[in-house]
Amino acid sequence: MRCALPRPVERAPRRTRRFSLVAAAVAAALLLSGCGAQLQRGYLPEPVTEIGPDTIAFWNGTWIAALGVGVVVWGLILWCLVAYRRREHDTELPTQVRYNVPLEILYTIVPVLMVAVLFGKTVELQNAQLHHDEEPDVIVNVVGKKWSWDFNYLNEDVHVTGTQAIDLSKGEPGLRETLPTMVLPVDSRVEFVLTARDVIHSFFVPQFLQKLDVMPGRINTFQVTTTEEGRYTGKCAELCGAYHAQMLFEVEVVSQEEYQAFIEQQRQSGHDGLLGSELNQYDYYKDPFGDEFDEDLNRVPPEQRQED
Ligand SMILES: [Cu+2]
Repeated sequence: MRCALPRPVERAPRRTRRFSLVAAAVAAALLLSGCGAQLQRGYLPEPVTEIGPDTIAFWNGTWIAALGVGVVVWGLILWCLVAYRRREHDTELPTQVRYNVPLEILYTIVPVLMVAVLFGKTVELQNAQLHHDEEPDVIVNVVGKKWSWDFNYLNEDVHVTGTQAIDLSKGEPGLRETLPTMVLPVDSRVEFVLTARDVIHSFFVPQFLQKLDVMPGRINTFQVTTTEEGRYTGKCAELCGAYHAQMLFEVEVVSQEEYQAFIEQQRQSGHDGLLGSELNQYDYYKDPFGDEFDEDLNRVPPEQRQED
């Protein structure tokens, strides 16, 4: 009985210690898994398109390669500093070496190979990002204008028109709902046909991990496949004038049924038809340097130009 007593007394703190160790491990795991997801995607926004994970893999791969090079270079620098430092009894300069051919060949060839691989991978990803399916499910003509957006749904023949987001910077609740919203169906191939009414803008939905310039007199396109339902923010990513910062929009990815309901609602609320180029704020066929273009954007020779 004598020795039976001290045991539980000893066991209790051990158990407590074990418990606190387990608790600390669980807390650390939770903490790490919390930033783990962010770290895994290289602190990029969460992807919501089919190509998104490929973009993240490329981004992370590039960083890992750069870090690998960094570790080798820093390591060599530190090693040199230590191994070839001036010793206490050194009185003369060390042997002076002018060049080392194998070393120079190595540090020429290795970076060239690395740049070649990076270039190849970049082209590969870019081609995948700009791949066009012949028949996308939805085609939206995204029109940039100072300082908002119009969305023409080309197949459904309806449109959404936006006005500049005023006072949004003051953070008033409810203002977000006034932004033009592009509704898209989930699990669908969507083509964006980008045009501008005035100056150069850029169509950017951060969670698409992709953006493209919106230019007057030029049509840029890209496609994405939506994979996640949700509401995402979009913005102009090209400094386009005084209220560029308020050139905001929203993207809402919904189920097929909700998308059809949205299109029907647009039709019924008088947003049928498309907003055409008559709203453009520039002379399409003339550029500021005096050159004139025909409808196929071929330069008109000076002798054939018509004076207005
Ligand atoms: Cu803009």
